[in-house]
Amino acid sequence: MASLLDEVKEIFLGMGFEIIDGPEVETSFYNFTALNTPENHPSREPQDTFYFADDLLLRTQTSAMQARYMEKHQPPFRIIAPGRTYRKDEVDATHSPMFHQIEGLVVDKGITMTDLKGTLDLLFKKIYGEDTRVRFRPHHFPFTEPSAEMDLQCFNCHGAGCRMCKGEGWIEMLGCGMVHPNVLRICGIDPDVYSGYAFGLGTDRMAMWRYGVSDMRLFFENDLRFLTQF
Ligand code: 2NL
Repeated sequence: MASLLDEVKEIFLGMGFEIIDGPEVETSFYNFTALNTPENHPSREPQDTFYFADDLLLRTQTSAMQARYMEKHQPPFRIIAPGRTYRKDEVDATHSPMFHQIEGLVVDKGITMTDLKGTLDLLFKKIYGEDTRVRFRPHHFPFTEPSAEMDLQCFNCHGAGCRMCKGEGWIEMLGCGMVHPNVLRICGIDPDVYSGYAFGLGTDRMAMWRYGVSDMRLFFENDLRFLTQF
């Protein structure tokens, strides 16, 4: 899994991105409010999020550190924020309450959805091969508008439909969109001057597909006979 992360980091460094780091214990302001998440949004409930206190929690997404970055830096910038994230999910073969994300954020004058699509297309061609195809579907996130989900054409059956992609021909990879003007505004960036795109990619499932691992629990059980294979 670490080698996949290194590969992704190298690709983004090559495109001029900076890699940022931040705390895993966050305030609800940086984890939710700065990201335009309404007060009554279900993701804020203790049912879904681990709380230490009213206002202190385990980050549910790495966007929190991007909000911190935006407060301190004016555009242009291109950053990726990799790290551990936490949600109250039941453990099974494809879910873990601790998982990994890489989020990306680009803000400048004149950034559009085509910049987002070109960048992600290139990322997945570099990782899965030049013949890799991606598609974008409309979606909704509070922090982006418009929002989309990106699918990868199944690398097993090349779109024909198989067990791996549950007959769909496509595999859901990530969420993305144009940064919501409210998010820019809250973080001190003028949305009338600047625009940006962002995406969030769960890397645990990506590593499972990449290395043909059928159960996510294997990554976290720390059996060296398993881990030293990568
Ligand atoms: C998902 C969806 C997403 C973002 C993450 C983001 C970050 C900032 C501003 C706006 Cl600072 N957006 N991140 C945007 C869209 C989707 O993640 O399903 N991730 C696994």
